[in-house]
Order: sequence, then C-alpha cells, then structure tokens
Amino acid sequence: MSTKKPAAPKSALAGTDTLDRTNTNAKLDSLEKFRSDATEQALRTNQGVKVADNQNTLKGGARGPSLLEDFIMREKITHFDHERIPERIVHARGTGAHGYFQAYETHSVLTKAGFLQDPSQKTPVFVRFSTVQGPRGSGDTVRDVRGFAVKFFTEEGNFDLVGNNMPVFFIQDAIKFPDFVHAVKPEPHNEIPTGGSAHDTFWDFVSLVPESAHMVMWTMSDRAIPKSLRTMQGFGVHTFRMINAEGKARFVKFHWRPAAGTCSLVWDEAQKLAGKDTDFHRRDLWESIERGDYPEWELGVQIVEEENEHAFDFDLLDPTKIIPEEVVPITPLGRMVLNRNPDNFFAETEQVAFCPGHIVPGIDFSNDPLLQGRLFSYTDTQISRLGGPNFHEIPINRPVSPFHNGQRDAQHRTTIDKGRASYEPNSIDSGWPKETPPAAQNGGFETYPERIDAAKIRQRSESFADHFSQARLFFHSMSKHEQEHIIAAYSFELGKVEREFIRARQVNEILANIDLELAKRVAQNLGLPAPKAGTVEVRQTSLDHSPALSQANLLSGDIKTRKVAILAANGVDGAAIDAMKKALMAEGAHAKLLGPTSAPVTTADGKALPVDASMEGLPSVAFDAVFVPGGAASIKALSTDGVALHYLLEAYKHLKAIALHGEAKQLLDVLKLEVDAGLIVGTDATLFKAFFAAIGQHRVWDREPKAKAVPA
Ligand code: HDD
Repeated sequence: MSTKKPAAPKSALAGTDTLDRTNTNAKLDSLEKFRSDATEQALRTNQGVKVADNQNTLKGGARGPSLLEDFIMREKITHFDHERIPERIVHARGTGAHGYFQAYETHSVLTKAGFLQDPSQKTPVFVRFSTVQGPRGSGDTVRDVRGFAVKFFTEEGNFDLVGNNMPVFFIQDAIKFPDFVHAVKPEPHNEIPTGGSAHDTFWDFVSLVPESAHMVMWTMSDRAIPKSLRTMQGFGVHTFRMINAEGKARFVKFHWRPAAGTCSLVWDEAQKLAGKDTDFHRRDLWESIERGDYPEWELGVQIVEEENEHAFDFDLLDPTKIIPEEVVPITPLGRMVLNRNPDNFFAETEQVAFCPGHIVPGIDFSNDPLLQGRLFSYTDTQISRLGGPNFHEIPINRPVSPFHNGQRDAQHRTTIDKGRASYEPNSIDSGWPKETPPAAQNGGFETYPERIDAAKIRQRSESFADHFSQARLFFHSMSKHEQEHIIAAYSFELGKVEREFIRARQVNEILANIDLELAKRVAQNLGLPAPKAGTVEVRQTSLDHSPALSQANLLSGDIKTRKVAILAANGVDGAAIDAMKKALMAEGAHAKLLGPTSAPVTTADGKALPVDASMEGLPSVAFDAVFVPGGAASIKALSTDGVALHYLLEAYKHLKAIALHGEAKQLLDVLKLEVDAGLIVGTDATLFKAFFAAIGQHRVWDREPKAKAVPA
C-alpha cells in the first residue's frame, strides 16, 4: 500500500461542518456533556426541585392513606415503572467496551475511507460482544455464535462493522432470518432451552435447510464456546467493497484477529461455568480492562480484484462460504485496543444501535442477499427497541461528525433545530444544509456505480447450490481433538432432540454428505443405523485442508493474562508461592491464592498470608491452570479436603496445566493421576518452565481420552 499522506481535508460545500482533526478523543468529549456525576450534588426531582424526604410517602397522618398530590413519589414510581425497554430480538445478552482503532499505514490504494489513511490518528470505537439465542440474563458460556459488533466513530460518520465470531452464516437469504430465529429461540410452548440450540425446532429447521450445514459445523465446533471474548476472532461475514480515491473498487472480507490468540473452553467447563459464573465472559472483559490488560485485535481484509469475482469454486456473494486464507491471505489494516469500560451499562451497552447500513465513503456493500436484507432490519428494529427514529441522538450513537438535515421531530427528539427551512431546496436559510459532491477525500457519499441489467425474479443463484463442500473442508481442517469435540457436540445436541426422525434426517441427509465417518460416529452415539453413503454428489473444493481454520494453529505463543490458582493450607511453603507469583508476573500472567476458607493461611515459617478467596469461592473453572506449592502440613490438609481434591480433578479433566511442587507430588497417589505433559512435578526452575510451556499450549489435548475416566 502507498504511504502517501492524504491531502488535508478541505472544507466541503457545507464548509462549517468540518471537524477539528487534532481531537482524537472526539467521542469521549462528545459523551462528556451527557455524563452525569451526582457527587456533592443535592437529590432533586427531574424538574430540579430539591428533595427533603426520600423515605416517606406523603400521607394523611403517620398511619393514614397516601396522598395523590405526592408528586415526588409519583414521579419516582412512574419513572421506575417504565425502566425496561424491549431487549434485542437476537443478541440480547451482550457486553461492551470503548477503545480505539489505529491504521498501521495509509491504505489509500485500497480505500478513501478517512479512518484508514493516517497512521497517527486514533479513531474511537465502541464494541459490543453478544450471544445470539439467550435473553439478557442468560449465561455467557453457552454453545452459541458470538456477536462482534464494532462502531467506528470516524470523522466522516459512523461505520458499523456488525459481525460474528464465525465467518459464515446459517442462511443465504435474509427472507429466511425470521424462520431461522424462530427455530433457534426457545421452544414456544415452554420457553426451553435458554441460551442453547439443543432442541427439536432448531434441528428440525437446520436438517431441512442444507445451506445451514457449514455454519452448524462451526457452532458444533469449539468456536461456539470461546474461552473469553478476548480470544475470539471476528468476521464481517459478507463480502463488502472498498473504493479508493480514483473510484477503483475491490471486494473485501473483514477479519479481526485477537492478539491473545484464539482458543476455547472445553464443553464440560462451559456448562459448569454457565451455572458457577453466568457472567464469566463479561467479567473477564471488564476485569482485563480495569487491570490494564487491554484486549487487542488486528483488523485485516482479504482483497479480491473485481475481475476475479468469479475465480472461486463458490460465489463471493454467498454468506455460507469463506475464502480460505490459504487462497487469499489477509492484508492487515490496523489494530483495535479496548481500553475503557462503560460508565453505565444501559446508557451505553444497551442503547448502542448498530446497523450494517452505517458505512462511510470508501466502503460499500456487495449484493449478498443476506446483507441486503440486514440493511433494512437493523434500523427498523431500533425504532421499536429504542422508541422511535431519533436513536441516533442517544449519546452512545451520536457520530463525532456533525449531522444536519431536514429530518425533524418524532419521539425523543433532543436536537433543537434552528432555522426555518426543514426542506431542500430552500432559499429562506440560504439553501443550508447543502449537498456535498463526491470527491477524492471528504466528499459526500457516493454509491459504487455497479452495473445491473437483470429481470426482477425470486430465485436463488445456481452458484449458491453447493452446501457441503466447505463444511467438509472445515471438518477435515480440524485437529484430531477438535474433530472429536465436533462429534461429541452433534451427539450431545441431537441427543436432546425428542423426535427421532429429526435426528435421523440430520445424520443421513446432512452429516453423511459432509463426512461419512462423522455421520457414522454420531449415528452410533444416537443408536441410529449407520448411513452407508451421502444423498448428494458433493463438489470437490480446490483445497482439501485449511490450517488457518484450526484453533490448534491460532495460539498466541505466550501466557500473558492467563490466570493461575495457587492452592494452599496452613503449613504451606511461602517461598514457593512468592517465587511462582513473581515468575508469573514476569510473564504478564496473574495468580490468586486460594485457601480452604477465606481466612488467611499460615506458612511453614509462621507468616499469615491473606488469601484472595476460598477454593469454593473461585472454582477451578475460573482459572487456566493450578499450582500446588509444597509444605508437608499443607499437603496433608489438602489430601483430605474434598473441595481441594475435586479442584485438582476438575482442572485435570478440563485439560489444564497443573504443577505440583515439592511435597505436593504426594497428591498424585491420592488422586490416582499420572504425570503428563501438563501435570508436572518438581521443585526447581524446570518445574516452572514446563508449567508455563503447558499453559502456553492452552490445554493438554493428549490427556483428553484419559481424562474422560475421571469422575470430577
Ligand atoms: Fe443480525 C443484531 C450479527 C444476520 C437482524 N446481528 C445483531 C448483532 C450482531 C449481528 C452482532 C448484535 C448487535 C449489537 O450488539 O447490538 N446478524 C449478524 C450477522 C449476520 C446477521 C454477522 C449474518 C452475517 N441479522 C441478520 C439478518 C437479519 C438480522 C439476516 C435480518 C434480516 N440482527 C438483526 C436484528 C438485530 C441484530 C433483528 C437485533 C438487535 C439489533 O439488530 O439491533 O435487526
């Protein structure tokens, strides 16, 4: 890409509208005037009247009836009665954070979008991560797709990249979205299950709709149970366009790649966490930002020249297909850092309103029929969710660029428009606000003039007809343990389906077309006859293996921000605790000391050590690894403590690294466990080294077959 600096923004026709480019914190400033701080302020009504008594309703006598004239009580309760707004129809459960995006260099060859021109400029962003199926209060760690929606507050207007943590989708055409969502949502008669797809209506739909096969494969993979929001990739899913100052357009697909690596929980852990810490993901995001471990992603694009639109063995407009990274590598554009938690969940995270139709000059849509429908749906949903068409005035949604037009009134209007003319053309207000012609930089938005010459028809393009080849590519690209997880997930989910004909249809008409061995294994687990062959001829893909799809290849290579539990009882070796804490800190990892109770433990040399929590208070599922320091008395106590023993067995079962220091080695016999690549014993620096190496591998996958026998 060229490193040519863009020309300084010239005043457009609407000359007073340009923004001070030195103000990189424009969004913060724009929010500031809406922020309310009650410190040292009197309690007042909404009309500004100071309140003298906030404890008692106005009554006729101390024991008498309440009086209607009590405007203070009435105002308070009326407001309370209307506190709730409709939750999002999908993606209701979410959590958000502020941050910034910064381009690595000028990307002027690719796009004229202002926020991708100047590497010294930070563009404010607000990100909302979400699950899809469950309601606002549902668990974070359920098996589901995760939403990954980013609002870039650019100086040319808001750009919303409303993606997911998976690069494909369940359906090819937006007209099927209500059907899909009705099927995946809880069953209509009893509203079960919350936050999951393991039920009849979901599997009924997807087994009847083969275009869902690829995405369902992703949701049955480890991608659907991410370890944290910080360790998820993100995808714009659809093919978009980028257009440069000369008007040259290219197709692009957006990718977010996490600096912390991409990794997941194991299924048993995810299920337990949904109960033990419903807020596991939002807590992790919140705490990381508070600690200064700012989550970071790289934004990149796969670029396809227009003349290569038809060069693939799938259609670029089909949202159930990826472009394998081995075929078109990712060009990095810049990085996003999340460094500030919201002040108020409702005002920011709940009221933020994304729309894939929010784009800026230099970016444009493709004709992906799923994207085209989305362009309508999001604004429409905000109108009922946020109470009218003025949701762009809510502080979190306001662009940092000015906005002037002839739109007026409606519910919740807060702008006080001056001037008499709310129409165009006008001569009363000297014609303002005026159009800005498109230009190389800073011009008005101009749609890419794609040529269309076609009949109006309701038809799915033939080029969208292959539904299984990329599902197969995904399955074949997985490591052995990932494939086993997929087989287990299909078996688990279909095992919850009551109607046997739905189970059989999924196995025989979907899975058998993806991979016969996969279908046979799932059939066996469900007690169904093994299919002998698929039902359709599946197209051969140009690639039979894409290493970029396997999370086994996507680790960060370090142990930064990983969390280690240190288990101790009275008599513990205090020096070992100190050494481990210091070594972890040096690697950017974190430790918490846990005792049998929340009371301090006494070290072997008589010092009282405060603990961070009891072992029951912070269970093993809250950590990446466990360290047990020596100390004869401590190990003796832990050996007969059911909570401590369960702690270790559970961490073992979840394939975590465990280091047993000094006398802690005796726990191997008590637990009937054997040393492996991640269950390490020792006393010196080699123990630490092996322990950290095991944490860096995320999980001890080789242990998995053995761990199945452990009853934790
Ligand atoms: Fe959607 C919300 C992502 C297809 C209609 N969607 C929503 C959110 C994300 C996505 C991340 C939550 C945004 C937030 O945090 O507020 N949706 C996707 C992706 C899709 C997709 C990646 C396919 C590639 N969505 C899709 C279709 C339709 C919708 C085809 C309708 C035709 N989506 C909505 C919605 C939501 C929504 C009903 C619910 C709340 C909202 O928009 O603001 O309009």
